[in-house]
Amino acid sequence: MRTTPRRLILGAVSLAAVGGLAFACRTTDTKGGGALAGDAASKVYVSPGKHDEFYAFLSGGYNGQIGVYGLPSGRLLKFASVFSQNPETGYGYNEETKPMLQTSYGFIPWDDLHHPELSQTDGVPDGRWLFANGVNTPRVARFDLATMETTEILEIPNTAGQHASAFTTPDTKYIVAATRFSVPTPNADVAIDSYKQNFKGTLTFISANEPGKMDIAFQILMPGYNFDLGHSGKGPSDGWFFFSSYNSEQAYTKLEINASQNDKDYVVAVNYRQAEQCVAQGKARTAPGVYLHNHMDEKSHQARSERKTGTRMLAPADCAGVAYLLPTPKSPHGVDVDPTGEYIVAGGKLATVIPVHSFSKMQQAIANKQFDGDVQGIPVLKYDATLAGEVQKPGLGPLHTEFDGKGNAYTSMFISSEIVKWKLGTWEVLDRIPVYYTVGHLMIPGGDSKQPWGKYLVSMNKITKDRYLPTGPELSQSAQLIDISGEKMKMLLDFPTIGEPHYAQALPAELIKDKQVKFYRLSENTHPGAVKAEAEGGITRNGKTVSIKMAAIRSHFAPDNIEGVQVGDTVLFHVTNIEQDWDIVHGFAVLGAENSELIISPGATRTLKWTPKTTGVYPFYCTDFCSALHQEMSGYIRVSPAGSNVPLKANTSPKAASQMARLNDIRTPAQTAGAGGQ
Ligand code: RUQ
Ligand code: CUA
Repeated sequence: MRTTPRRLILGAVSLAAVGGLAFACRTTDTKGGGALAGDAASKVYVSPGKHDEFYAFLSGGYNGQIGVYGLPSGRLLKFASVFSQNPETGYGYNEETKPMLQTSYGFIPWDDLHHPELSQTDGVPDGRWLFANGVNTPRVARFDLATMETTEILEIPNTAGQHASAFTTPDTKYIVAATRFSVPTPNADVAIDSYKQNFKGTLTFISANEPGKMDIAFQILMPGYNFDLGHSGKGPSDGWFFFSSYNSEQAYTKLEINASQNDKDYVVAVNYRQAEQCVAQGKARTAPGVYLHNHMDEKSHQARSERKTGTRMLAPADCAGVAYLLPTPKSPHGVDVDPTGEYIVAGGKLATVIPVHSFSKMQQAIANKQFDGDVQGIPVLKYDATLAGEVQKPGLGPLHTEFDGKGNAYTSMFISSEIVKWKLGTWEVLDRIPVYYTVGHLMIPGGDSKQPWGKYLVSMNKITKDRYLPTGPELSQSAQLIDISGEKMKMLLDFPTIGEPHYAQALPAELIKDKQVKFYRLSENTHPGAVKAEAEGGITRNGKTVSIKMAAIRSHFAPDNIEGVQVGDTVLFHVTNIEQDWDIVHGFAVLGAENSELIISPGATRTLKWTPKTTGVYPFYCTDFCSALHQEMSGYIRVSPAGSNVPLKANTSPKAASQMARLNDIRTPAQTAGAGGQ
């Protein structure tokens, strides 16, 4: 979404540039400040020590992470690792979390994270997990909302540029994934101009409701279109999933022009209960495909990677009624289902209207066989037969729609750079507000669910330009908070975000704030390198591998003097934070280690792998300012030549032991408050 829209602005639709400039030239008054500024400020002001009303989870886009923000303040609370290594936590660097980033292509420390999606119960976000997709190396992740950590990643075989993901069914039985870039399926060395014969898209249904057991339930083989986004039905349309697609032309070069020829592309309606039945009846074939399932075990604090092969692939021609094509103008991007489950709103990014399909009309049209032929066994429904209405003159470049639960819809207009509010059923435009600049996704807490908390709307904009103090050629990302509680939308706040947010999700803080895990129970830690007390620390050699078990506790490591390591050894520092206090985190870093630090949560164990290359004495230290004696939290490891007879030894230093005895209770005031509070 980064390149194409920019091209749109600069090239084909020069209107955008004009529009953008026009906005840029306006005075601050019309930018949503001015007379309203005082009022707006009080609406987003969260006074010191107070908490925000909502947690918001914004995708980090090409940084592969999730930003956790508070709303309405827009304050960044956490930058959480999902598909990318993060030196701030050691995720993807330490031995325990490295398996999370394994794929069938090898270790991939990065991805392009697009669409966070909250788990749901009966169509309403339930505060258990957040799912998200990696576009480049097709993956989906489960992010636990009690620990705010990624606990599971599943690779999606037989797909590429996995974009229509990680959207959930109302019961979280499945999350979905679909191909954005069709590829030979199974992938093979074929001529690119054999696209029409050989290239296919797939729609993947992933069982998601059991933590640690995510797996591919089945895949549906589709024509070689580009599948863009998806949302499940709900209420009357429960059991259906809707995907948008573009490139019904099946172009494979210069897509900008060649995939924009047809007046209409398709929304695909999938009856996934029908698919389940066909699979149960043995109508799916086994497709090859290798994929990895990575899971973090909460007790051993270690992730494991499991290699799997083969999926159940269903061809629509073998399963009547599983899929229908709904013609939709023009190159649709978003596809969003309203809270009642009746309306399916498409974002025809090159269309002049916002087309809305009706689920009940679709059912009738299927019953009456109002078809315009079929594509590879998938019936094409007549446009007029499923159309509920069109929002006329909504603006330019409709992309995504969310709902407030009061009968209104809000659509992001990329090219005309505004949010447009319109009424479901009458299709009249009620209000519009400019956003700065060129909005991609928008988000209302619960706005894609059965029960939106329709108070705020976040506009996630693609172009930042003059919104903040400039920071060189690359500017911060621009999000804006809009009050949607009244008839007219009101701009409340600009807040910068990290990475390029695509979709986001939010929910009331009460749903999850009291469920936050404060520390991991040391008594339940089954990591083989863990220590439960300082006395359990020690050192062992096995051939050229030296393992050190070490405890970290305010304000020392035990042991903290290590000798007998030789050049050519691989040293494994297993460091356990034996604290059982909230937010008392320790770090661990060694001079010259070709890796990030370890950051160890209370009760957890993390392992740093180090291969010293030269002799000498190397200090190690705690990187997280943990107490008044944090600067003292350090130690030495001596490295001798290969074959040396320096004996292996690891001591708890007398100094550290006495410090421990006398000063264990010295804490900074903030930590005392943190440990004792709540
Ligand atoms: S996509 S706006 Cu994944 Cu709409 Cu980016
Ligand atoms: Cu432990 Cu600083």
